Amino acid sequence: MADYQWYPGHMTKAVRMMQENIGLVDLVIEIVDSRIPVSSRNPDIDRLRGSKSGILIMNRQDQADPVMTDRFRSFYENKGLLVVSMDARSRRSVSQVRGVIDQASRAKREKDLKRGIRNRPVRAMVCGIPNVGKSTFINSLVGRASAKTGNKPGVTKGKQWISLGASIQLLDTPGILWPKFEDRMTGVRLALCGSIREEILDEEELAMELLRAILDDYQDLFLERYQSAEAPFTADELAGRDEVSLAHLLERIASARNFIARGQVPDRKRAAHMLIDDFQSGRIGRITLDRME
Ligand SMILES: Nc1nc2c(ncn2[C@@H]2O[C@H](COP(=O)(O)OP(=O)(O)O)[C@@H](O)[C@H]2O)c(=O)[nH]1
Ligand SMILES: [Mg+2]
Repeated sequence: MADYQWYPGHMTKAVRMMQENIGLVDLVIEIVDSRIPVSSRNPDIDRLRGSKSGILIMNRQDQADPVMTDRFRSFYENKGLLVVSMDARSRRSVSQVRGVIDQASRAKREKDLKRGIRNRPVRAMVCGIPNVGKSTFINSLVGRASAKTGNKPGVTKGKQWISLGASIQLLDTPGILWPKFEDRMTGVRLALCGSIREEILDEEELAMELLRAILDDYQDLFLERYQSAEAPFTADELAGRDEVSLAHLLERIASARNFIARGQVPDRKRAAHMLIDDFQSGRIGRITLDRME
């Protein structure tokens, strides 16, 4: 993998931001990308969250394989998280979250009551790595009825809170977390889902990894989109997972689309770009890259 020099500085700032804000909230809402529910989780979030309640939003549900989404949901529920899978662009889907926030804050409300405190709003912070849908989520959740409230007593100056009715307050800027770089494949998946810059790997290399995953687990979707009637792929062409076979497949896709590069050769780069773009915009179908057997 190419260098990721940007990473340490970015991380330090993010850690500071999270640590500064975590003390202000009762509840942490972490958003992940359902296409990569493991790779898009921040490695340190559970530690930062401490004993506070956690809600895990599996966003981009509309783009992910529903079977995998269910498996990952159970997996995280068994770890004690409240899990909601959703499409943050849909208001209806977002309204579900309010109920879950209520559920997550029950313990806190009971504790307040014992101390004679009534109706203190629950404060929540939304966080997640880039491009998982944090801003979309906040916008949908807050909707038009939102009101920015000023600094409340006891709250660090300069923090803006958004009231969701009388009982919930959201920190108005999402916490941007750092992704984990456990291994090369985590980086590949993060790049494919747009959470880290693609330049971290060459686009053709990324496309070949995407092809590997799709050929293994979603071959029907692949054929439906890229098989041409005039020159169908052979069983051999679909079987290879080595670089030469995958490069050849990219060329076949390029030829079928008339992507021709200088020298009258199939334009592999353009096919790679298209493949990644098709994946990111959901045109190939519902695909989950992280696996859970
Ligand atoms: N298909 C789909 N797109 C989404 C979803 N949530 C967000 N998006 C889109 O993903 C892009 C990035 O979302 P954004 O909220 O800016 O992500 P952030 O970087 O985490 O704040 C935007 O174009 C959103 O419209 C979702 O659940 N499904
Ligand atoms: Mg954002």
